[in-house]
Amino acid sequence: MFKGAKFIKTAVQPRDYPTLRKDSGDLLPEIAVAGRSNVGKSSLINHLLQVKGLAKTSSTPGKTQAINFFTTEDALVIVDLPGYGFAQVPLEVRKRWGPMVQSYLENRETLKALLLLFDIRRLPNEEDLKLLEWANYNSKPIILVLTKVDKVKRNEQQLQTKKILEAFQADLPYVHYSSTKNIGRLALIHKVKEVL
Ligand SMILES: Nc1nc2c(ncn2[C@@H]2O[C@H](COP(=O)(O)OP(=O)(O)OP(=O)(O)O)[C@@H](O)[C@H]2O)c(=O)[nH]1
Ligand SMILES: [Mg+2]
Repeated sequence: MFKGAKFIKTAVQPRDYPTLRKDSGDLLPEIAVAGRSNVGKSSLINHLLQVKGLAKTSSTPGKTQAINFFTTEDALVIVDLPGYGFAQVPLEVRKRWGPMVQSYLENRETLKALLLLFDIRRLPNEEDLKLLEWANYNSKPIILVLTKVDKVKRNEQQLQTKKILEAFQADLPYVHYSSTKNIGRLALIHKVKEVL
């Protein structure tokens, strides 16, 4: 799954979103990657799709500032959403994020599931909870992807996972992921297949 990925386009508003179809004419199902800035969204896309540099990554938060669409050979659309919540990102950019992601979730009927990326070392804040709320409101299934698990010891992973799930107050399906240490790719593919 996820082979032969290529970049399609960058968009800000719904009218600029690409309309992508199978040969049969059916619209392609879409999976979007959302979460706080710097959580590892673009890195995960590159790792999942196995193409280095496909989605632009950076150690400075706020690299992805619009909605990027990618397709794969197996007729799936993958979307890299801009991240939220970093003080270092200019206010003008941060103010655009909410409406951009909210209208994406409201308007994108082909969106089948949202990968909510969350740094395993943190605890959810108001913005994280708001994202979950928007997804629920628009009836979009969520897969929680706990990122950067290479940064914590195994026992701490379990402890943090429990705390994070409690804080989200939702029984979300989740996977542990590390793009740098190659952890979680197959588990995530399995979960994505389940929702599709
Ligand atoms: N240790 C570790 N670092 C990671 C991992 N994934 C990403 N990073 C690092 O985290 C930083 C941010 O990664 P990005 O993929 O650009 O994050 P993003 O969520 O796309 O960020 P924005 O585009 O700003 O929203 C980079 O320095 C990555 O190298 C991981 O699994 N483990
Ligand atoms: Mg990014």
